[in-house]
Amino acid sequence: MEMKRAWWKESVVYQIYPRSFFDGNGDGIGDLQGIIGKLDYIKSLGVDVIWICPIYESPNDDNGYDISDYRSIMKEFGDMGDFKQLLEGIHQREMKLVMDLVVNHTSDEHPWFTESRSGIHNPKRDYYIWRHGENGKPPNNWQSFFGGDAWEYDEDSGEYYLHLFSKKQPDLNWENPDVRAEVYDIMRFWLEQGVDGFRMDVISLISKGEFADTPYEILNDTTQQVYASGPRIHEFLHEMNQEVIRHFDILTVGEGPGITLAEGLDYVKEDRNELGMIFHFDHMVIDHGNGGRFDPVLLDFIKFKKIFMEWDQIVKKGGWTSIFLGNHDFSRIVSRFGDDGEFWEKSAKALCMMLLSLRGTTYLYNGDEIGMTNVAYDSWEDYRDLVTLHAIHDAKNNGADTEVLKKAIDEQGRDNSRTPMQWTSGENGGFSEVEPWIKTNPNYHSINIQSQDDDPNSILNFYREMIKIRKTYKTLVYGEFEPIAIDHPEVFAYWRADQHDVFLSVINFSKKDVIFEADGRYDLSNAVIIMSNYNRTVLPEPGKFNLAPWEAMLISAN
Ligand code: TEU
Ligand code: CA
Repeated sequence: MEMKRAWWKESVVYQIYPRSFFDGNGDGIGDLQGIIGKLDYIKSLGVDVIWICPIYESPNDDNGYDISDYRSIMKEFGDMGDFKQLLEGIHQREMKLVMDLVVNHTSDEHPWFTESRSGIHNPKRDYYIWRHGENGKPPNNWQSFFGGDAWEYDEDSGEYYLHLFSKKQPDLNWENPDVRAEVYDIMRFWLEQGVDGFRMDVISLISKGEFADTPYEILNDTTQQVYASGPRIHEFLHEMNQEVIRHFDILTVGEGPGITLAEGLDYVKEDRNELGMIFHFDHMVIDHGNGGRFDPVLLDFIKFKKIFMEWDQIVKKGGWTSIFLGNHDFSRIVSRFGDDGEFWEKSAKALCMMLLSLRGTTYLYNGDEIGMTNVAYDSWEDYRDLVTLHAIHDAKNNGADTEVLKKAIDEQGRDNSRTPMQWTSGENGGFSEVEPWIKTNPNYHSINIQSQDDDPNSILNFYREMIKIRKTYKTLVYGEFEPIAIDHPEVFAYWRADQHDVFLSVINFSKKDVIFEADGRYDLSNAVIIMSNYNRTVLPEPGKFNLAPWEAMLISAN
């Protein structure tokens, strides 16, 4: 079946965490002028789309995911003039801009919430979710993603409001049509400015079901079974599509914690007119234990591969998918899925090959293109993320072992991916002239853009080359994804094929030498290696591979 083509399916998206990207005015905080100054660098990667995490006015309890004004720019980042200049600079370079749309919740400092909280008869009361408690306890046993009860008591009215994230992020009441109309207005406002799409924060959570107790002990189960994909989710998304999305040619990607494989297609099936694609989290929570991200378990590599295989099925059934390994909520991909020690460079390139040779729209997170790694700070004082700070606070209060916790935080904490971009080997990694809001990873002396830019063998240039290849061969975008030996314990290998071309991707996910044999599905007698992280150019024996540690090759069969 010929797949429906679209620019956003063929795009490579580059995600920017604005606070940590580049400080344009010397206050230690990344900003819009900083991004503007780096647009030529971004263009040099070959990416098509930039997605910027929230840049709206916010008290920054959760770094911009708590919005107090949807129509203005956070003062630390600049103003509307800077925004216009940024958008123009992006469009001039023939790239597109995707904004983060955070509408499951607002900041508690948003005027809607100030009004809503001011009294039970206020017209905005019903913009949020207020309930009576029972016997001095919250309305139900729901827990917040960031720890503790998902309900906050309001002394004045004697009611509780729901917050699935921090208590400074009250959930909006999507049952109220006025709330939905406000959201669509906000979307139109930014589309009229000329933005090219939205990444929709936790959009899977907007429709709340019955407020009954969750029977599940584990938050991940509650997310899937209780919080996500509520009764009216598809009605709301379809309405949003009819009201706004379909009137513009835009990229839409819904962040979907808790969306299961069974429900995935409903969000993205083209004839349902909801979203273009979603981010599911099956592979991102794969090493989270029952206690969540700070209770890590060993990554099951075969399961990891199967997740990509299973989610590819929704593409076949008339939808589309996204491919990503990291973002601002998870640790660095080379530290987590690769090897940030001996095989740092090889494994970073291997992950790059995987990201750019799977079917789906590729999302790259800033810094991964130079192999930025996790950080482990010496002092508790240096951590910034509220999730981490809550965990530290709780552990200290409960007398838990903070050494064990520190190890988990250094493996899985969100600060890992939020350290300043490493531009040069100069002070603060060239991010800022002054002490940054979050400490740089001291390895900026060796890992930085400046040193990789002109080095033909660098991770950075491997990314540039892989992006170029993906843009050249549409087969890598749309072609069938046919995994080989999915139960192999070390190798991820797959064909990508259509009537034009056949490619074979072979990636050794281990530090061992591994022998691997491809199935004979396609003829490899004239095959050539088009990309190799060991600079290999000749295939020794068609279909049979002696792979070195973290070796990755992309082979063209015709
Ligand atoms: O993240 C939602 C979120 O917490 C989940 O994606 C979570 O990471 C996953 O279920 C694994 O546990 C979004 C934003 O990306 C994040 O930065 C915000 O803090 C959060 O929403 C609240 O807006
Ligand atoms: Ca700044």
